[in-house]
Amino acid sequence: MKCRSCGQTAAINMRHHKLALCREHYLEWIPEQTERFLHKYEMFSRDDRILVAVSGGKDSLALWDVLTRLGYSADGLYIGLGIDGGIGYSAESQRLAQAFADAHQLRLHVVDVAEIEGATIPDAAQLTHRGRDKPCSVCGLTKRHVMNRVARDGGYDVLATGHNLDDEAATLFGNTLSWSTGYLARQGPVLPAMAGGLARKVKPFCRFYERETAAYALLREIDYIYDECPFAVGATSIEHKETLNRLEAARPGAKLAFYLSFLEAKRNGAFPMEVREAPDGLQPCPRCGQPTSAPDACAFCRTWDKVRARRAAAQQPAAG
Ligand code: Q46
Ligand code: ZN
Ligand code: ZN
Repeated sequence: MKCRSCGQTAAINMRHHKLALCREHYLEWIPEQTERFLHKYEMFSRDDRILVAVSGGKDSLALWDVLTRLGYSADGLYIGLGIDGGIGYSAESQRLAQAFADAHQLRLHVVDVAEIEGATIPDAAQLTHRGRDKPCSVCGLTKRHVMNRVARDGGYDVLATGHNLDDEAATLFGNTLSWSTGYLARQGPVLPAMAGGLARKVKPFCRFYERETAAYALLREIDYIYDECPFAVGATSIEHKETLNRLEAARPGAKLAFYLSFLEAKRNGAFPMEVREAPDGLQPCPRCGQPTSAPDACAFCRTWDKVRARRAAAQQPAAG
């Protein structure tokens, strides 16, 4: 297989695009395409300050790399979840995120959940019984809160995440199987900022297949954590990815077509934002100030109050 640009041996063949490229031209193609998506979906401009959520994995580090190479002003945010899973997952992913920031002289905000909130994510899940085996609901709630807080307090215009096409197609597949119209309304390359301080969120890599972002990270020699979070094992999103991979193998481009047809349907008015998602349906949480539809404290504040209360009770010496 030869590179379409120069005729050298290709490093990657993208059947869905009928395009093969050598290392050099692939490392140019990914940033060019990213720039095209940034404009197409009006994600942000060169004047905006961008906060990239960095997990230490290939997608987020590749995204940070591409945005800074394109000349955007992008700082990173790493959230320490305190997940070990027998592989030192959080410690290793933080080390790699920090090493990338140092090597490229970039600014990385590090927020350690246990330091600030008093418990790691797995401990918080145990204490609240909110998913004893899988702390994903506490984890997702906490990550969303921290990302918004750092974006707001740091005066960032936009929060960028490294979700790729495989992630987006799997989410779309799950939301479609259950016809979750509220989630479908909110899914897309851009989630606009909401009154009350919910940051604008964008996914510049949403049209790249996972193997394309992995190839970019490998060819660019970015050192990233290969392991997924140990709690991701057995998640339904992984089953959905496998199903979509089978479709893709039979029909190259199926995943991209699924996602792009969804975006087109949305442009044509399918899945309008539900009323409760509208900004005036939200008010600031009296505790943390983040917008919430709850009548009093937001779900984040209530959950972590419970964690701290239960932890304190568990540490009391037994009566008698
Ligand atoms: S939610 Fe669950 Fe992820 Fe948190 S606990 Fe791990 S798998 S990191 S995307
Ligand atoms: Zn080439
Ligand atoms: Zn709150």
